[in-house]
Formats: sequence, structure tokens, C-alpha cells
Amino acid sequence: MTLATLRFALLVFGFIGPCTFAFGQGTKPNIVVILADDLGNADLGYRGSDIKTPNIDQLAKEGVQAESFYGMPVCTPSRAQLMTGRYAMRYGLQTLVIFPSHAYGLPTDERTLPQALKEAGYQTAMVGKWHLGHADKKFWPQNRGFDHFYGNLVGEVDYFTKERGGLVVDWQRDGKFLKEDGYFTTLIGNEAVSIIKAHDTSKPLFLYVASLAPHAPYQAPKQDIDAYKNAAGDVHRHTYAAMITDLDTQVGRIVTALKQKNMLDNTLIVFSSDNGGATSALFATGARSPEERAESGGVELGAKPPASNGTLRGGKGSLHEGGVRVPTIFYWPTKLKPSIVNEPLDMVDVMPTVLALAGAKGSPDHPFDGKDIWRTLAENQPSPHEDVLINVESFRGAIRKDNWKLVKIALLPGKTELFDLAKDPGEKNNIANQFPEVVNDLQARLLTYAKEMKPSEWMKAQPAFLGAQGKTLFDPDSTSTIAGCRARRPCFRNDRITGLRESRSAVAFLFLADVSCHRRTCHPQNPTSALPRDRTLPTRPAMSVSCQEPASTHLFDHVADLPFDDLINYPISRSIAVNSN
Ligand SMILES: [Ca+2]
Repeated sequence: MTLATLRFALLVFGFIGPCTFAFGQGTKPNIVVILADDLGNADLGYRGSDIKTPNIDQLAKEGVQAESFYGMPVCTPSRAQLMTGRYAMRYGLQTLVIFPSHAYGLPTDERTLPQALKEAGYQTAMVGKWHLGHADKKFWPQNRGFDHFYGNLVGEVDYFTKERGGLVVDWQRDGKFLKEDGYFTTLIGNEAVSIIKAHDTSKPLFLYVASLAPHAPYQAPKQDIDAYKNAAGDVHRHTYAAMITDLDTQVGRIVTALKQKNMLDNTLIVFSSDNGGATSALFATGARSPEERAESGGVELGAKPPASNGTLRGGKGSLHEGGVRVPTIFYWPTKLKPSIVNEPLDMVDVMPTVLALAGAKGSPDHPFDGKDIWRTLAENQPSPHEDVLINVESFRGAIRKDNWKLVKIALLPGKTELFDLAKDPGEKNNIANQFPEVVNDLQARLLTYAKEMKPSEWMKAQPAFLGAQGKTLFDPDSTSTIAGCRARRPCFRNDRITGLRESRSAVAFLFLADVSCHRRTCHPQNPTSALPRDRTLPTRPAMSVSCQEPASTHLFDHVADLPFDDLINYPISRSIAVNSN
């Protein structure tokens, strides 16, 4: 090996530090990752909330609380970073999420955490929400390194029926679609406990528990909501609180099962959330038909979003801390002392850290952005990151270095914000003008990442849908309004049009990042029309999309009812007004 190759190997496999050798063959730790979805930063007991989370609080008390740990603004990129140890912009997942009408997924040439652990001798299992590709089986968890998968593929389903948009059941065990009664959170807890009980302990276990809670729709068993009826806030907050407590109950069951199986002492448990709590109605609704809401104990439309990110600015979708800083715990009492770590760490760090503990290898073709953060967690060492890329897209980005954070909105007229998070964790004071040299440094770093960015799969997916509607789509002189389009729209019956509907509102969102939908709630409730056609559906066929379905037109209705010019100030955004004649 030449010196250059050795240096390259050290660079690529730099995470294989001394701790690799602390755990020899046969003592590889079990790894359990529990990921909440859209969890408010302040919505756990140990963070001062009145929401009861005794089991998660116990993990926090006995584990390492990572207080400056970053997810991504939304589900798909955060989950992708967890699964790859690489920034989502390296493989085109940096923008928004995979919608039901999208055909793309986490590129199959990316090497996943379960793949690497499986090669290192682990049994690998996943329960819960995937959201890294559904339209082709090659994207499904069982084809991306998991021996076993039980859960759903797209971004959200009804917690009781597991239907998407009231049309398609998205719930399976190892490829077999199920019509199964029961509450999502309880069911994945049951499955996780069964997996642990049945586990052959001669092999190490990697278990990924991807909770849908407390993501919308806000639904929980009635008795669990009633338990909060005297708590602060309205019924939406009570429901949201119940969802988190129900998740906490499952966390407790999982810990107990590990203990009873005598596995706990040799298990690293990572608890986190993919992104911050939804504080804009754009991302938070319990939208369902009145009948379904009554039946499920769900909430009314138009609700004030119930999540709280405490003093952090912004929420889900935002590059500010409320959108991306997620409460995270590393629990392994025999190896990690209780502590609070304020060093900047990131979701991309989980894979290299876990692989180092497992004595597993990275891939030279896919060098990690993440670092082995074990010494930061176990020995209170500084973060191994020189900087942490919070995200970069063609129109915005954010980066953190030490206590500095730069948020750049590139969309004209543009905006540059600099915050000192040590003094101003709430990002209230933009001090970019006072520290031009810091801005220049962080901007140069962000630009370097931007140059390495792959085109966004989400952006690439839009023309396929938009193109079907022809030349009016990007006509800057168009004076048509979405309301007008709605009045004239035909009864859409194919998934291209479904995609068009979604993309129209999502594009609107892109250009309106911080505009809240104050009149009515909205959320992509479109039918899951892009699920593979070659499976037998237990309910209605996937293609029975009709504009008569209230759920399928909900988002469209929302956008339709808003005066477009009230929302959109940029000329380019006028082009979103589509004449659907
Ligand atoms: Ca999420």
C-alpha cells in the first residue's frame, strides 16, 4: 500500500478508530434506532413538556443527550442520511419528500446501514415508516438490506386503516399487503417486541423502529386522548400528546423486551426524530373525512398545529433550528455515562459510528459525510466535524461551524442570515452585517457543497407531471388563477394528473417557504397512485383515483381557495398558475 492509498483509506475509513477494536467478534453490540416523526423539540418530558414520556425520559437520564443534533427539514432526506451516512444532496434527495405519485427512491447504488451491518453478521429488521421509495420494489426496505420489514412505504397513512388518501392500504409484512386492525404505533411496538423475543442471540441485531407518530394525521385511541383532556391546549394538542405518550409506551416495551432477553447491556439505543415539529399548518393537519375523524378520535380541519419547538425558531420544512435540531439520545449504560453534549452532530453520523462499533466497513465508492462521534459521546471530546451541512438545495442552504450558523435563501431577492447560536439559540438576531468575514467563510463552504450537489430528484420528477399540461405551465404572462383552474378542471383519473396536483401545490410551497396556510389547513392527501401495480390490493384498486374523493382533492382545494397573488410575490411563481383546460 502506497502512502497515498493509505491516506485515502484513512480518509474513507477514518471512522474505524480504536473503539472498533474494543468490541471483538461475538460481542458486537445490538443496535436499536428509534426514530420519531415530526417530533416537537420541546415535546418530551425531559425537555420540560407536560406530555408524559417516562420511558424516553429514563433513556435521557441514563444516556447521552445530544442537544445540537441535526436532522433535515423533512422526512425523506433525514431518513436517507440515517440510512447512508451521506448528505442527501449527494444523491438527489435534498428537496422535500417522495410523494405518492413519485417514482424515484433512495438510489439503489447507495450502500445502506442495514446492508453494511448484514455483511458484518447482523440480523436486520425494520418496523414502521420507510419513505425512501415505494414505486418500485427495488427501493423497498427488504431489498435495501433489511431481512424483515413490517410497516408502510409512503410518508403518511391513517393510523388505524393504514390507508393513504382513503384509497390504498399501505401496510405490509415482507411484501405481503395486510388489512389489519390496530393502531400504527402499537402494532410496530408489538412487532418490535416479537422480533426481540424471537431473536437468535448468537447473532447481533439491528432493529430500526421508524415511528409515524407524532406526524399528521393526528389520531390516537380515544382513551389515550381522554387522558389529556384536562391538560393545557385544545383537543389537537391532546391528541398529539397522546400520540407521543403512545410512542413512549412502545419505547418502554422495547427496552423491557431487551432486558428480559438479556440483550440490553450489549445494546446501543439511539432515539431521535427525523425533523422538528410542524408549526405551520402547511405541514400539520389531521385532515380526514368527518366520519373517519369521529371514528378515530382524530381532529378537525383548520387546527392550530399542536407541536412545540420551544424557543427554537421555525418548524418542519425550515432551515432554522426548530425545523432541523432534533432531540436525540444515545443510551448504552454499560458504555456511555449520562451526559449532555452540546457539540454539533448530525444524522449522517449514526452510520459511521454504528459501523465502527460493529467492526463493519464503509464503502470507498461512497465516502461518508458523517463521522464516528463515539468519543464526543463517550469522552466529551469536541465534535469531529469542521462544519455541519444542514442542507443545500438550488434555492437555499444552511451550514453550521462552531457556534455560527449561516442560512442562505438564494431565491431572488435573496437573504443571508448569520446567527451566533451560543448567544442566540432562537435565531432572533441576524448579525451577518457585523461579521462579514464569518459570512464569507461559511458561504464559501456552503458553495463548495453546492458544487458537489446532484440535481434534486424531486425537481427532476416535476416536468414529467407538469409536461402533460402543456405550454401554459410556465407562461409568465398567465393571469389564470388556480381557483379558475379548479372551476374548469376535468375529473382527473390518472396518476400523471395526480402528480400535477401535488406538484403544483408543492412548487407553490417551494417559493413560499415561510408563508403559512392560515385560511384552511392543507396537506398532501393525494391517493397513492404510484404504488406498484403488480400486487394484489386488499381494498380498492390503486388506480381508482377520482376527483370525487374528498381526500384526493383536499390539497387542491386549499390552494384553489387562496388568492394566488396574496401568496406569491415573485413573478416566476405566477407560472405555477395552471390552466387545466
Ligand atoms: Ca418527518
